[in-house]
Amino acid sequence: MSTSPSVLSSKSTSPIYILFSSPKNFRRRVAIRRRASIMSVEILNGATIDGFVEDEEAFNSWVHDSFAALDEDQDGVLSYEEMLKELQCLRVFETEFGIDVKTDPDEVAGVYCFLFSQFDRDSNGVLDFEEFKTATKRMMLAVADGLGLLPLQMILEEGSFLKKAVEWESTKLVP
Ligand SMILES: [Ca+2]
Ligand SMILES: [Ca+2]
Repeated sequence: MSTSPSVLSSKSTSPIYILFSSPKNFRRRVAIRRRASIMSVEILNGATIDGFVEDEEAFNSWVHDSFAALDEDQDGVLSYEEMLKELQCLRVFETEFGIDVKTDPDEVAGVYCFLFSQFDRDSNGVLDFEEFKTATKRMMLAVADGLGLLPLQMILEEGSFLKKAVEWESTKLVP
């Protein structure tokens, strides 16, 4: 196998890695994210995500759309406030079906701040497209790493990156 799960392993203390290091938790998070939106059940594994990330054209176009959707004031960069919604969607601290673990709001805010500062590589307080793309790629590869090669059945949200990865793969399977 020539997969490269070591992309993040040298930085296994990174909170981004911890966020996604457990496939079980990740499944749960995907399932509860934005409960009102359209869900579907799909089968995927880490290779699906790796493949999508490595397909530059498909991946870039998807990241571009995500960036544009988050950039509410359309100034070409993502502020902490704009990015916060996306970070909150990760539901770092949430447990089963909205029953929250008891967390200190300051602690939660601190983690979001820390994540944002990790993404903001030049520390200018906003994320430009390249910073956002790098962060997204890192997160996706961490998810792929967590999933491994065993196919898993997952409930996916329409428009989520995992759903996108599955759609991408299905276009590749058509002769
Ligand atoms: Ca903006
Ligand atoms: Ca920046």
